[in-house]
Amino acid sequence: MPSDLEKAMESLIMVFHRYACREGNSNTLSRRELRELMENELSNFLKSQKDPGIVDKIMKDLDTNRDGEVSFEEFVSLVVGLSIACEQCYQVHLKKTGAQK
Ligand SMILES: [Ca+2]
Ligand SMILES: [Ca+2]
Repeated sequence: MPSDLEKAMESLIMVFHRYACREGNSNTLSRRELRELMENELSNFLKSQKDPGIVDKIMKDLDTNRDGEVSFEEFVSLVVGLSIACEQCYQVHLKKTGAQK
C-alpha cells in the first residue's frame, strides 16, 4: 500500500506526463500544454488570478533554463510554491478557527 505522500508524488508525475505528451517533446510542457494543465488541474488558482497573462508569467518564471519548455524539474517548483502558499492559508485558517473556540 503506498502512503499518502507516495500517492501524491505519483499523481504529480502522472499529471505532468498526461499533459507533457500532448505535443512536441513528450518530457516537457510547451506553453499550450502548461495552459491546459493549469486550466484543468489548477482551475481554482487560475480563477483567483485577475491577470489574464498569468500563465505566460508563470511560464517565464518556471522556465529557468530558457528553452521555452517546462521540464518536470521546473514544474515541481510551481507545485512547491503553491503548496507553501496553501500551507500558509491553512495555518491562518487554523488560527481563525482556533480563536473562535
Ligand atoms: Ca510536450
Ligand atoms: Ca525549460
